[in-house]
Amino acid sequence: MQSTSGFDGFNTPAAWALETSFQVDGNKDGIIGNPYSTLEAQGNTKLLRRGDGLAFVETGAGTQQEISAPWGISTTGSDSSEWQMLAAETITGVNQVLWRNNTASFLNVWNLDANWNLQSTSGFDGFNRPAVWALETSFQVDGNKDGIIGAPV
Ligand SMILES: [Ca+2]
Ligand SMILES: [Ca+2]
Repeated sequence: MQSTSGFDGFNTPAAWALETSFQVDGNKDGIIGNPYSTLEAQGNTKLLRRGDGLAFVETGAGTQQEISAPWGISTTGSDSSEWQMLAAETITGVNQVLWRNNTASFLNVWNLDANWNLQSTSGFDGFNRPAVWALETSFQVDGNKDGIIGAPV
């Protein structure tokens, strides 16, 4: 034996990298390597999809927190599904998730508590309106997919 090196914690980039190198599921979460893919990385909060399809946020502290609702939610399906999770952000102290309804063409906002549990929702009819442009600016995403974040010029 020459040397050893240890890693604190299973849910860390170092641990995921080891899983990838050795092609083993070291932390036994069912996934080899980093289980998270980034859906959105703007602003103060990242929106992540775990390998099992569940949605998580990652804040500046680098820890992941699951987004939860009473009926359970999943990001699986992405653009082809009716509901698409676009972004997560803490806006004026409130944790919020922005959704896009791809079939009926409107945005919907979730207000969540400090642990990212759903508290209330608010919907917006139609894409071409000031409320939608304001949401785009707050979340820094192009929710109505007109190529512009915020009000059209
Ligand atoms: Ca964000
Ligand atoms: Ca837009």
